[in-house]
Amino acid sequence: AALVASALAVTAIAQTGSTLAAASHVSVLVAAAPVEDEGVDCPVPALPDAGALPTDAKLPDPFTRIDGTRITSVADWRCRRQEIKKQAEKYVYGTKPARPATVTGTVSTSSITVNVTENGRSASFSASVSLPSGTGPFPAVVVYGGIADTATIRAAGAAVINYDPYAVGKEGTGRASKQGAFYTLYGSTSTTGLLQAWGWGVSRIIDVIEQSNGSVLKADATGVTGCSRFGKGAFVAGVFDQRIALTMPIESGSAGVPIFRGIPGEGAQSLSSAYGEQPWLGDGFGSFTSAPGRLPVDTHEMVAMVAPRGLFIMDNPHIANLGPKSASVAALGGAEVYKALGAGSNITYWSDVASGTHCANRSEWTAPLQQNIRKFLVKTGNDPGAIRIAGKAQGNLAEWRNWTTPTLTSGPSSPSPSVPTSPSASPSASPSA
Ligand code: MCU
Repeated sequence: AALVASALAVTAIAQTGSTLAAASHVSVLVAAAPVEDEGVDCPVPALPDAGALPTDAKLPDPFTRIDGTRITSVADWRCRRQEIKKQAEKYVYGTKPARPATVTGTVSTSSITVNVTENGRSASFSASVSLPSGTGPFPAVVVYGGIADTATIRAAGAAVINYDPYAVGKEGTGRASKQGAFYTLYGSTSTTGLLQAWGWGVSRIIDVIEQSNGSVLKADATGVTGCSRFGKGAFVAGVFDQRIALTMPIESGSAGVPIFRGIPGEGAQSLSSAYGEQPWLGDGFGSFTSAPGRLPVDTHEMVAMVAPRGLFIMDNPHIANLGPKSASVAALGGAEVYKALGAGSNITYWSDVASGTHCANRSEWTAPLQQNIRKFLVKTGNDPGAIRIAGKAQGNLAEWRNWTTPTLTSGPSSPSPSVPTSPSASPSASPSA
């Protein structure tokens, strides 16, 4: 009964989104938003420079606003999320610019092209498409660098968009000479890191699908996945584009899902190593590689930013370098926000797997992968998510927090800070609205 109640709550939440109301599919969860950044109008206080931040060894409270007040309603989450987003941009990943002035392109049964122009600078990139069998239009999963179980994705009914992130943000450059379509538009000295740039590329692919006639791919049913560095990238894409209905990072490791604070003791790749290996993170993260306790955000809040949308985190307990315990704490912490929003069944974390081969397709993930695709993309399923943590990679959230999870009311947002009401509503608007 509890499961049904929470599923209905999320359905009601989603149906307040203007273009997503699917009244004929009441049993199907449709938790994505119609726009990339749904809380763009929310007020966010000026953020201090890194040097002025206090140290806190524990994970920041996702439910406490920058002004120190706690949110009390589901509707409050919308603007609290925007605060976390701004902090994540400034201190961790770098700014994600809004959609460029001009985005054009094509969608065919075999490829997508994207052309972007901003301030007189233009760039283009393309991705190949593999359709599933059957009759379209189809939902689609953007697969970074081809690393994922694409056969299962297509068998579950979604197309695969084979995305080369390096066309949008190259590896192997210095931080002041970044290259790729993103940096052609925003400059080679942009402080935005590759993970954010790659996600920006996914957002522009979604723009082009939205502008297409909808005969091949559906614009409101996009997933994203990839493994390892591309798992970091897939995670960040889902965090920053609320149109992405299903986010599926695989074995993402440091700079991906694992909490930044937890990494040193576990044998995970260090923050300075991940920061230095490639410009994956934003230049602003350089202030925190040896002081993660000063970060006013951590990755449990990136997990929370995906809520109430579908999130399926795949992890590997056999490779300490990936920080699987630290990743489980991020998932458990973020899951508290999912629960508070009534969407606890939309997150899956799964590290209970036998094979230790990095980025292998695993039989344990076949069923949850199909279930997540059917639930959030094909919209023919409603299986609950699961938290399946391997015993040897179990973190303990209680050791990492000194906050509790509130029971959020379904009423209007609470007064501090004053939040402009948006008549077009939001994914986190009151279910009873
Ligand atoms: C786990 O992801 C990365 C890791 O952070 C790097 O240190 C290593 O070089 O590459 C991994 C990866 O992307 O493997 C495919």
